[in-house]
Amino acid sequence: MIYAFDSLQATLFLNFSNVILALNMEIHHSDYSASYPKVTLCPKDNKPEYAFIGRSNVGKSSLINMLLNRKELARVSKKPGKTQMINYYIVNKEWYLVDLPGYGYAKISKNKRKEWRQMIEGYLQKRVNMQCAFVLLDANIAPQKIDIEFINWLGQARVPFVIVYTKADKSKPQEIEENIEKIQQALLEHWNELPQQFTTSANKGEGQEEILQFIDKINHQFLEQLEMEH
Ligand SMILES: Nc1nc2c(ncn2[C@@H]2O[C@H](COP(=O)(O)OP(=O)(O)OP(=O)(O)O)[C@@H](O)[C@H]2O)c(=O)[nH]1
Ligand SMILES: [Mg+2]
Repeated sequence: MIYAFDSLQATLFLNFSNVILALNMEIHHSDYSASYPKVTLCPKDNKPEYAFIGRSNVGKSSLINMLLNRKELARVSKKPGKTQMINYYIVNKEWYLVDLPGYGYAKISKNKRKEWRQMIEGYLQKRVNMQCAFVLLDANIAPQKIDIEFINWLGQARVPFVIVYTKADKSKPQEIEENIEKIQQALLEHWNELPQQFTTSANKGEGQEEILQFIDKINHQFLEQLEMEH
């Protein structure tokens, strides 16, 4: 299926490196908040939140730990399918990181998979406070159909998102670069332009500063909007 999005139709976060803030966001507090089985039960307090989504085992929980300078806040597992609920982490008592279950995990029943899909899609479509979904793609592997389909669904559902390439430490820099180009080409078969992208390694801390700056900027916009409404 071909999706002919143009830049106006889709809510992409395009690169705005020219307006990146000079200061880094400092993480002075982070904690596990709670887990919810569906979007209607998610926190009612009005805080900006950022969702981390991607194939099972792509490195969502590891990336969250890396961003927050924590070793084991989000549960990391060699076995895929560890994260099964909508998991909230509160940061600096001001905003949330949300760890979502991975899609494409083969070893579960059809019913369970449907349940997960409804949970993820319900969350992404209905959660007003969700500012941006971070879609994680493994920087070491060729473009995957399931990822492209998921990204196309985000476009159709008008969910704002950016792309994060993970595990950049696992191959040589040139191989990573070439593979990312392949992924971009695959996406450009469906999209006229690409959203903002981050290359990361949870092991090496790569990409931490860039992602936190991005979040910080949106947090400021969220607060400004809130002030204007009151
Ligand atoms: N080399 C390397 N390995 C990583 C990196 N990030 C994650 N991993 C490994 O990849 C595996 C999966 O990591 P998780 O963070 O649990 O992945 P997840 O996407 O949260 O997985 P689910 O919750 O099961 O969907 C673990 O063995 C991690 O140690 C990275 O940046 N570099
Ligand atoms: Mg996880």
